[in-house]
Amino acid sequence: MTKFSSFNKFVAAVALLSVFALVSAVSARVTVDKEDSHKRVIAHNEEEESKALSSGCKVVREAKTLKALRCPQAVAASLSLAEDIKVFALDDEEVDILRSPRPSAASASANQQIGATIVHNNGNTGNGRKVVVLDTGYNRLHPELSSSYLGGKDFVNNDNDPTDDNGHGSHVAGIITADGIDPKAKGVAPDAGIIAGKVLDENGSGYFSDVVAAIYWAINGSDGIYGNGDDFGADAINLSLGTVRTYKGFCDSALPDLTNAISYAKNKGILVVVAAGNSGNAGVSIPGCISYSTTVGAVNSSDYVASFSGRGNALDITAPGVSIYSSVLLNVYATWSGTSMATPMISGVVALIKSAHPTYTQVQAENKLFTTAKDLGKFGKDKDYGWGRVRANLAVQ
Ligand SMILES: [Ca+2]
Ligand SMILES: [Ca+2]
Ligand SMILES: [Ca+2]
Repeated sequence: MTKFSSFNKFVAAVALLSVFALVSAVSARVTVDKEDSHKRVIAHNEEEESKALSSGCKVVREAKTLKALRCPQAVAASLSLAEDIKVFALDDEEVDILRSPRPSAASASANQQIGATIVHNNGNTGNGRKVVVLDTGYNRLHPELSSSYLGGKDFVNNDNDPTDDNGHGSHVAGIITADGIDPKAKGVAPDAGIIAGKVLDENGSGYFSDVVAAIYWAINGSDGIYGNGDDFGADAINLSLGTVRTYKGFCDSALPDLTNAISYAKNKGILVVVAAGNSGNAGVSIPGCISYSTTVGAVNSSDYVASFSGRGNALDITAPGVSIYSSVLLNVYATWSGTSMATPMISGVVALIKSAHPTYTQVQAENKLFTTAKDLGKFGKDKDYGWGRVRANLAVQ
């Protein structure tokens, strides 16, 4: 489920272009060693926090409703605090391995499949709209991505440089906004801007507490206050990530901090577009199973639901997510599969809708997505396809 082995495959494929691969592999090993002796837990009040601090834990993340503490393993076990649950990038490696030969024009045909090509030809390319991508980071040196970068933050290494060290985030961002220098990689909303929050590490894994903090940052800007000049004013927050644990129904009480953050975003007019996960019939991962999320599953190029696509009551809509061609690290492109790839298609369509209808509320934009989707599978909304496969050309009308 994590991206590390794919990343190594990818690095091997570009034939060790630089020592970057070596440095990255070494730093990954060091990170793993550190994490083996420590564990992250969540405190919700001062009593829990002070007890943890006096036991040798350190605060590593503060978000509105929580503090994450990094503790030695034995201390963490003795504190009886909730675990800082891990989240993972949601591309599907098994499908990656099965893909061969590489399909040509995969993303271009995805744009045709969802009607985005028609929207582009009518002059709507998402110009001026913004999407926040919370993922492994953003490769702003990639020719497809450089023109769309509007800033970001790194919640893994705690700095203002969200450079991608995995490739997943750049693949996801490219599906939204790649300029189409390679026409096969052109994004759904190629003139939309991207704000990047790095919440997943070089292995494609991270902590839900960092995602919670990053969602509030995406809404409120760096000053933490809503409604002033440093807010990003994004239309959507893209989350192509999820937990190992899955739910066939909704999961609003599973991680209330995350539920509250997504609810807050939606109340502030921002759709939180979330991958359904790659666990197929086992259900939808967190945060896709949160009722306030706009939850996305994957279909193939024939509009058939992908075997890995998370199914359940929380699923809202589907988009192409099998063998999708997009930008990754260096100047390279790759063809990957997963609900991670379907999710940014929806974020891109949200940008197109808001470009056509700037005064739409988030509820109107979401309704437009759902009511214009192509109904597939069982009649009406269902657990395999949600409302159906997105149709950008109808959604922007
Ligand atoms: Ca672009
Ligand atoms: Ca602000
Ligand atoms: Ca249906």
